[in-house]
Amino acid sequence: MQDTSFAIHPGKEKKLKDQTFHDIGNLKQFIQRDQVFAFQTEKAYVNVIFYRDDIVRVVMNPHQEPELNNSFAVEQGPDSVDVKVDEQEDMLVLSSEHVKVQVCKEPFRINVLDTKGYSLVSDATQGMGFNNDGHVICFKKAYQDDHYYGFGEKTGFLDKRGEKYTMWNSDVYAPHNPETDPLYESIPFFMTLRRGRATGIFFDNTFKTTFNMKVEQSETYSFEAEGGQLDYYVCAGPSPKEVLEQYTALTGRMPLPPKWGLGYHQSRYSYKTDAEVRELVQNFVDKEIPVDAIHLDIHYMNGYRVFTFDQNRFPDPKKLIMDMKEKGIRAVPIVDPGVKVDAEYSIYQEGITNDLFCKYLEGNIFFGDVWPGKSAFPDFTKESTRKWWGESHKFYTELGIEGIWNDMNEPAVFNETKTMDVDVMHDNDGNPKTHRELHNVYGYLMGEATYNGMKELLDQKRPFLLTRAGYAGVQKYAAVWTGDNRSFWEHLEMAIPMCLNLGVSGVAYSGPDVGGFAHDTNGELLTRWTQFGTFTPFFRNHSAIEFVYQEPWQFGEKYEAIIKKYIQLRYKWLPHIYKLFKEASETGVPVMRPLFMEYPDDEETYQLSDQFLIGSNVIIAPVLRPGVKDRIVYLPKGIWHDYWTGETYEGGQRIIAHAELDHLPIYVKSGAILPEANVKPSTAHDVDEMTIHIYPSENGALYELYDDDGETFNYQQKEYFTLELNVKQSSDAVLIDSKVSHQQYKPKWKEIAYKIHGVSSKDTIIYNGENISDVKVQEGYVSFKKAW
Ligand code: MIG
Repeated sequence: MQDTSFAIHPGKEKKLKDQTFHDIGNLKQFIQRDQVFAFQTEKAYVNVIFYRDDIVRVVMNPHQEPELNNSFAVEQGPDSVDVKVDEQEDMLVLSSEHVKVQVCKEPFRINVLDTKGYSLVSDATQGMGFNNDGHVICFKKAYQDDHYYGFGEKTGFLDKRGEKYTMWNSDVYAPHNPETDPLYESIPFFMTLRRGRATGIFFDNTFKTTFNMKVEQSETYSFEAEGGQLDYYVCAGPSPKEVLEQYTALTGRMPLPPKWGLGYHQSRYSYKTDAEVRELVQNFVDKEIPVDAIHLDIHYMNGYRVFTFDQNRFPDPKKLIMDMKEKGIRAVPIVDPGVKVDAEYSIYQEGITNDLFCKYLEGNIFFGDVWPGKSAFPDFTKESTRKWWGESHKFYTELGIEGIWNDMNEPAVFNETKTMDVDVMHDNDGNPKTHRELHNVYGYLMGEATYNGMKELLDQKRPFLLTRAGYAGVQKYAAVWTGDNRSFWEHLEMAIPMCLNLGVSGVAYSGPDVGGFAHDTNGELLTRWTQFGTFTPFFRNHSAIEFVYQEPWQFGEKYEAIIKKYIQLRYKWLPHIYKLFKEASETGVPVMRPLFMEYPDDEETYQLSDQFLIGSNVIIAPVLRPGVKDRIVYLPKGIWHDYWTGETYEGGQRIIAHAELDHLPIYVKSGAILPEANVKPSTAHDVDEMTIHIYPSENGALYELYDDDGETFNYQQKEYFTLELNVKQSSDAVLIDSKVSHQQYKPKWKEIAYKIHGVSSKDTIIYNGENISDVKVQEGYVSFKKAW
């Protein structure tokens, strides 16, 4: 081609990508249209909208007035907020009760401050801009003591200062190491913590986005997208928990999962036959190891056709599922998006006949190779596809299935780019957009279709959904597991900050494959990992084909006994864990929390990647290395009790926890109240003994025990139970007030065994005004029983 004009093709020059940054320039015009403050600068259009008096949205579009109703994650429009406008010579100041937005005129810059004038989020010397390739970017000032958290599912440690991340849902089987990025989820949200003050930024853009938090030299961080609008929300805090409340007010909260979703789950790629599953179930029953669900990986299907069972391997799935249910165990089948090309397969036929698959602009269907071979992919951006896909789950619900596992929904495709062709044109309900733009919401929309379909079909029962891929707001539909980790100690260690940052990103319900997916695990690793899993919101042991089996009993009795003890411990803690899930579903504050969330003023907590909190007052400090029997634990200010021995520690220091293989270090803070159930084979068996542990504090202790049927939505019709506890401590007495405050559901337990820790027989115990004299005195605590 050297001898034609092609040699001087202008495109050649373009290959040197034009990354020139165009600043949007000075303010030219400002008008207010109802809630919208609309600015026109020399080169762009900017809208500022108060969603609440503590949430501000900024949208910049280089070409036209911003589009405002374009979010996949945010379902609600703005509240009506009282905003004062003060026009000064060099800036406009928009103030609500909680924040002030300074809009500087020349050059156009935006600074968000709190009412005291403390800067929350401020444009840097460079502000908003774009380049000729359609990228949009924003530079913000970084401060020396900024710490950054969130960004969804990322490798590395807790604090993301100094990191750079990309959002592009990716199937990564290769070992996840500190520079493996991106992974399966795209959650373009992060929280800044600066000397105890927290703010959040949600960059709501579904294109590939990049967050550059390498702030050290530039004192600037930036977020950038390959296309679309620069559309972000500032959540003004001021505490980390308030940021979570604000962010999940925008993107939605996790619905309360069924209790069985919180029990122990056992998985394997794959349990391949009816006989194998039955034997597995029988093993759990015989060994008296609690289990709530068995996951069925791809081998259950007929030639990997979704919505089918292989007739030879699983001749009577309905019977299998019924027999399992009789033992209180559910089955969770995997469902991938790829639909096998097969003219005689009804799902494929329906997809073709009703035009439900992803297509190119020219009208030809996109085909890609996945497990079933050549496959088509449902276009979940289309309402009719979501409805069809949801309804198709009738196949599963008719067999008695109540939970679904979505995998490969990045979507993963076996080709060079590992995903769908970015030129595919999604229907997007009549507003067509390329896969390049909508890639990151493919799994999210599959989740929406699946969750809503299951909810409809299950007739008032709560569905369980597990997903690998997602976008901001994925918590509305699914729990997230962290994909293909490996049986490495390093991956056990990495799972803590990964799940903590998922929690900071609105995903309260997450967990890694316990034991590790790929690579051969071993007894010690599985034991330590199970101890950690006991306290991750989602608790599933899963392993890959070709590697050793890793069910609790695979490494001999010594390990089996300890693993069993910890799975049982999960069931003992379920009433508390369930209560924390209820809270997360209402406030967005995660179940598993980084310590800074409770101690935002304590800088010692800012980088703690190897220990975490369950709720507000229980520290879990797993052992993360082979052969290690001692580890350092940081205890923030307060009095802490060793959960196992009752020994107390003054906080504000590091202690060395001794942890033999059967020991997971757990510390409970004075002021905690923790319910404990008796162990049952699964959550299908009602708890009938309730113990309440009280760790009195001079500052008092409050708890609301919550319970409901655990599987329907009746709690939304007030069918639940609450018991309020209010405990006070003086120098020689503990006063307990216990009152059933709501009782439209009746738990099966009739009485409560109270265990009061850190007191002696000399202390007077007063329960609802009555002096309790017949207390049992044990080592470290006294106990008595009462009917509720
Ligand atoms: O690796 O369905 O992450 O949990 O067992 C190929 C088989 C596809 C990836 C998932 C994994 C699952 C496996 N899948």
